[in-house]
Amino acid sequence: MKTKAIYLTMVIAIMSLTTVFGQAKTEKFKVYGNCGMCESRIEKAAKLVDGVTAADWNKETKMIEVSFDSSKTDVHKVHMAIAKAGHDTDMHKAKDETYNSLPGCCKYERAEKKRKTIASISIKETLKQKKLPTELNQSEVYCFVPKAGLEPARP
Ligand SMILES: [Cu+2]
Repeated sequence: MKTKAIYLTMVIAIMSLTTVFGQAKTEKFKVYGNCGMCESRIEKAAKLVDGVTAADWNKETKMIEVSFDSSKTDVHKVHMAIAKAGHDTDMHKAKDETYNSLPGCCKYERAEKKRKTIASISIKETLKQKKLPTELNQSEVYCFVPKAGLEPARP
């Protein structure tokens, strides 16, 4: 009986440790948008990502705060989901056609991003082998380089 109690205590202790240190993560990043409609669209897209527990976008600061379970998802998936809903983030750009289909009031000002070729030939080769695009802008580097199993260098 005593052994059982000790065992149970250990299990609970390990479980709570994982909850505190292992998975829960909160990150902040920039998402472009204008109004309250944008806010609900952005937050909805973020919350639909499996593992996201909370998402709060501020239309004044354009910053989103996302809490998620890092064993289920990573922040990049959240960037992608938001871009897919039509909103550019500081890492990922929405498709032009998705942006164009947003209601007029939601058409935020977009920063022009120049396409640039990533420098390393070996990275380019790896991307090519994985059938990923090889001409990448800054935001796409964070998307496709990890997909090729490589680590993108932070600026
Ligand atoms: Cu809007």
